[in-house]
Amino acid sequence: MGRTVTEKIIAAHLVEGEMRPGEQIAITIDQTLTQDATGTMAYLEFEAIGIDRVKTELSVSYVDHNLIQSDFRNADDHRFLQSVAARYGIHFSRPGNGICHQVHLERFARPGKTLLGSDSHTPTAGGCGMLAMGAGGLDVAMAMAGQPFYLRMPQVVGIRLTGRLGPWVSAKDVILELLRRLSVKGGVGKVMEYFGPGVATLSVTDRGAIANLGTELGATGTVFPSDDVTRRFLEAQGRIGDWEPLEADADAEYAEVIEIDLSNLEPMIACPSSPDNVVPVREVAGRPVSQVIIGSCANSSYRDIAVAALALDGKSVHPFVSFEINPGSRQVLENADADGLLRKLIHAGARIHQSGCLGCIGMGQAPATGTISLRTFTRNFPGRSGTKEDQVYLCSPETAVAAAITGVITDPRELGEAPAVKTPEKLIINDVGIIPPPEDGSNVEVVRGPNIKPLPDFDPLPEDLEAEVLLKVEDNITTDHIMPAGSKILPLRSNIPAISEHVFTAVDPGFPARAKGCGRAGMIVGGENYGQGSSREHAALAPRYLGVRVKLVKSFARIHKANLINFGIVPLVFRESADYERLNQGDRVVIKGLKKALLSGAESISVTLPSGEEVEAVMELSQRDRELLAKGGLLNWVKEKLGS
Ligand code: MIC
Ligand code: SF4
Repeated sequence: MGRTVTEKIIAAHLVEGEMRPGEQIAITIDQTLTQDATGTMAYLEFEAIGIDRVKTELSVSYVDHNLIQSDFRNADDHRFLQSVAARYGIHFSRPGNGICHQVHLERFARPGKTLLGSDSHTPTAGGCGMLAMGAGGLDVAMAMAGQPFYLRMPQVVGIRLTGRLGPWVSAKDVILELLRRLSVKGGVGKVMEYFGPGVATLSVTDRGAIANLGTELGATGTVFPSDDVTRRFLEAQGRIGDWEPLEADADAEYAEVIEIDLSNLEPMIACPSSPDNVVPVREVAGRPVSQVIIGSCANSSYRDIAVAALALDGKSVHPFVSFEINPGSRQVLENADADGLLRKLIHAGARIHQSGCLGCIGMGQAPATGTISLRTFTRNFPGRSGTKEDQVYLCSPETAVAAAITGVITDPRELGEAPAVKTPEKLIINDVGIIPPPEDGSNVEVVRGPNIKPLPDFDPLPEDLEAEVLLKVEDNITTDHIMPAGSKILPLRSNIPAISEHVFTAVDPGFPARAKGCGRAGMIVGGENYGQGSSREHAALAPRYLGVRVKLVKSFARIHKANLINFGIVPLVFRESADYERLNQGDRVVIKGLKKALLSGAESISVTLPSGEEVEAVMELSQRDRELLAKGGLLNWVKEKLGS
């Protein structure tokens, strides 16, 4: 039987397991990326593993999240990251050089390769024909140390594109339409692989935008073929040598095929406060907006900036709107400048920022109270913008610029003729923002500021677990609920004792004190898709520091579940969803023989409630997961294994 692109890449990297959906497999990782907010921890973990130089083909450390330097902490972290990169053989992308995913697509993505990144939007590079996945920092540290990456063999879903996008409709509308159809849980356990005649009508950065938001479907990854469009993209990047063709075999079989006729799509928008709360723009047209931002790893490529500049040509930004541009990379910024696009934007009244994540993770750009902010970003989870009760809508650059002109949500097709955007065949390529590592870094001194605290030690799992339900939450809880970000909390990412004071405070400000004061292990009870969103391992690490040892939910999001296992928090799933009702905050429960049950491979375990009644919990865990949990986490396990 023929193979899909995903299966071809996995087969070429497989070192353990069988390629049957749901089975645990291990694959080798060719490239890694980290960003600063997860990277400091990832490199502390890499140092703890005790390897002298990275063993990957390429590893890159980006600084793009923590750009506001309101005190010494972020600047210290940047210096630490730069010195660690030089010490261990990692490329360093400087602050202001751009968002990791945009820069990686431009400068490093290679068809047929595997990429593991400590950021959930790493699949963006799937736009260039690679299998790119997000993971926790510790998994990325392990990959840098030459260890394979463990995952469940995904189902490969085929998305067959036909037709061609109409005027004012763009890649973002394709993925918003898919989010509308499938929801934020629709991609769990799956890789979304695009094929069909419509694929050739999309540029690599358009494909990147679609692959990027595959993360919001909960998908493990998104993969596009590598074709002539990919070849031209790499040629424009001066990297023709990195190109190779890669397509699914004609008789490849997908687990399921979803059809999308691009010609039938219209401008779409995700309403507050979930990326799958999608409707056609016309249904919410007329609502006044106070802020419009084009940026983020989803939509900040040359074409996204060009659409805005050309649509604004000869017009100006509405007086009540703050219209902001966050270019995806220095390359985008430099080329937009050379082609006169920047000038048009400045002239029309746009605010131009440096390249980086900025407002997407609440690093500035918080919207005004009670007003609507329209963004081309990835996520609109409640409060993520930095403003309480925010009203953030997610849309394409076309829809964004339309609102910037009119001051209200507007279907961009009402603006008249669509601008003809042409991405230059020859780009200005300038890697001044990327510092390659020296041949031999063994003499480089790693610089540690006072904000960088050592990793806490964690004890192994006890035989029996007595725990208190510290919190009970609903469906679709995000890692932004568990471990909030934003400009005040992000600088604490390399300081676990300090950041743990913010765990769950967005949901319940009393949580950290309660966890520390309860005198026994902590337990969280949750609903479906628990832990969706970011890859931040701090959402496992910091609760673990506060004593949380077990989570019992209806279902988990992939990366968060892996992070829980890595840090020794046992992920349990209700056998009967209805049992969720039987547990309440404050309940003291006993899980007898937990460690033994784990190690013996038992499929489930009983949780004894205060009434003496029992609830059955399933342990969907591989043998490796079980051993890590018993040891108290991956770091304990690996230190033992490598004898370091
Ligand atoms: C995000 O978009 O939520 C982030 C910030 O990029 C995170 C990573 C982090 O929390 O540092 C992600 O998506 O993984
Ligand atoms: Fe940065 Fe936002 Fe992309 Fe996360 S989603 S990497 S914060 S731009």
